[in-house]
Amino acid sequence: MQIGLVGMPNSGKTTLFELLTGSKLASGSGNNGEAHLGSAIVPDNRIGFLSSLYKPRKITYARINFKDIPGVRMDDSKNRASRLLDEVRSADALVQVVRAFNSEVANQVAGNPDPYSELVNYGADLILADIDILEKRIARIENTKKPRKEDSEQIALLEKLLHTLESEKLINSLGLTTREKELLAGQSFLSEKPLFIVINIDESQLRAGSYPDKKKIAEYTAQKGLPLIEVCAQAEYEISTLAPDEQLEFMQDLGLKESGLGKLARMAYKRLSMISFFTVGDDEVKAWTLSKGAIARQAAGRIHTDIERGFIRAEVFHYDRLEEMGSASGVREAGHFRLEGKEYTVTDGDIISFRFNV
Ligand SMILES: Nc1nc2c(ncn2[C@@H]2O[C@H](COP(=O)(O)OP(=O)(O)O)[C@@H](O)[C@H]2O)c(=O)[nH]1
Ligand SMILES: [Mg+2]
Repeated sequence: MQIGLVGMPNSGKTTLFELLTGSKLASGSGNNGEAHLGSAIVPDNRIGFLSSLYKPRKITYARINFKDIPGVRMDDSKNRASRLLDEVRSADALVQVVRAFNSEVANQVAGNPDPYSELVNYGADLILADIDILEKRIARIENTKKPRKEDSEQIALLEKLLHTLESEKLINSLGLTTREKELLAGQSFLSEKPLFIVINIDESQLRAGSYPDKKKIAEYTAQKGLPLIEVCAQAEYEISTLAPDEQLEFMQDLGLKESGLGKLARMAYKRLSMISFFTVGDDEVKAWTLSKGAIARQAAGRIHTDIERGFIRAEVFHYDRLEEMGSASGVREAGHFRLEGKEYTVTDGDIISFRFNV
């Protein structure tokens, strides 16, 4: 799973990437260079409680992978533009970063912030790129010398997608059936990817609780079903370089209850149907991500293929019961400790230990 940060140059993608991943890219590399990969921890208060209980030697948070993809500029070569588009294509989900903040540098290079247009124009770009691909595919199938049985079903579906795009809707708003997804196997469309919107605001906008076009943006995203959050990337990045106790103070001073990373991770978990399960012990407390609906055998496979192959059973109790009872033995005495088979559907917050043979 890889989430691409996309949007116009100077919207703050690289600043946000640095904030999320805790990395520092060489100055300017963000705009002239290539895409960058990095991963961010998924903030989870439950890890804190588990660690205070088990006092493990190692604490490991779940992680989400991000890719900082530079926006295409007018003066980019065709080659570079198509390389950047391929980076967008290979991401599993997209976060569009939109500039609402004022900064001397950005305003000088890219003009005053115009977040509504920026938001809408990017969506239109995704749509145009998809229309282009769809028209070519339809023409190719129609002109083929070796027609196949499912061609007419294919064309009907591609035309439905085309029609959706022509009425300015993203493919991800359609909710495709399993059969339709099967027919599309291997073909990926940009506007089919889950898309999240991050409005990058500055400190004075944060304090004022307002930025240009705020209402219009809320209406547009609600109408398109696009999850929306506001982040103050620059200020949060600066805060993240301070000592931990100072960080809290500055966050409170800005009136920030949750970090940008926390908001983004929660939004991604919800929209991409992800859950976390835990493994615990005095050597390590660790959170693992899974897709919602995954079964115990798949959870075992996240840890090691040997555990998946030699799976005997899963010993499971839920984090909430542990917090309630205060200890694993308490959970056991209260009868909340369960033995589950490989088909068991894992739920968010399960604490699992696997029995297996090798
Ligand atoms: N005031 C302010 N400036 C920002 C913010 N985010 C980015 N910037 C500045 O805007 C410029 C472009 O940011 P950058 O992250 O390189 O944008 P990118 O082109 O989308 O990667 C830089 O000068 C940043 O310091 C923000 O949240 N607030
Ligand atoms: Mg950049």
